[in-house]
Amino acid sequence: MHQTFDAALEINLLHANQQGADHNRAHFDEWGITCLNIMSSPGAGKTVLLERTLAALSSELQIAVIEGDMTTELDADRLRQYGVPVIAINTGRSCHLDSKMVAGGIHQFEQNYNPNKFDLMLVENVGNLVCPAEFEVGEHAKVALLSVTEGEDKPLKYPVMFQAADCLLITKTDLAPYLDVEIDRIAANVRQMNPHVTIIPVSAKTGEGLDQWFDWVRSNLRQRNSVAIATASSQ
Ligand SMILES: Nc1nc2c(ncn2[C@@H]2O[C@H](COP(=O)(O)OP(=O)(O)O)[C@@H](O)[C@H]2O)c(=O)[nH]1
Ligand SMILES: [Mg+2]
Repeated sequence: MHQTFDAALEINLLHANQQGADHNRAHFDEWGITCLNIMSSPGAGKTVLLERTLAALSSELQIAVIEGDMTTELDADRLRQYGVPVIAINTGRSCHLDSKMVAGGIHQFEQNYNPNKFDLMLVENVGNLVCPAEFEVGEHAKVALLSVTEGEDKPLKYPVMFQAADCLLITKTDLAPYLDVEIDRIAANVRQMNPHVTIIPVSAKTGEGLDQWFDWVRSNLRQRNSVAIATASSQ
């Protein structure tokens, strides 16, 4: 009886969250913004990846960031140095962003900037390999990071994140030679959970794989943005 109640509660919670996520996505669609939800365990390299991405793409695309952390604006401050709007959301005791929190971030963004001028919203989720995958925030695609230091078995032990991902970045490949880990085996375990996911091994330190990641981002921009880029580059 108790378990039935918990299950019903969780279904209601996820249903309400999904409605909020659909609402957020409708805003992004109206503005022609592609939203990517960046997720991983703490320390896998999300903020460094965003730093590299802003450095490489912010001259070509108008990018904004929603930065989720339980406490502090440390990551948000790192990203503000790239001259893009960064909306910080502190989740308090919650281990993930939910669609209501992101709606608050979108509201702040809308009040301070003209959203029609933006192409890409990067959401850095709270570091956690479980909950963020279950709570959509209005993204068009999910990007998961798994660093080589976390071990080959994590895709099997935390399947939800890996099943949900549209793109999986195996990060910190520069450290692989120092560990008892094989990148091919990590990739095979990810494929077991999600046969069609795009897998890109990257190192923010050496730059390996970053161009492939930037191309994946470009190819995932929604139609309106792709047209705008094509028009701008032909002028
Ligand atoms: N060697 C190496 N270290 C990295 C790489 N990417 C991130 N790091 C380090 O990993 C730590 C956590 O990175 P951070 O981006 O803050 O992770 P986040 O918690 O997922 O946002 C920092 O000390 C980074 O310098 C990488 O490609 N190679
Ligand atoms: Mg971070």
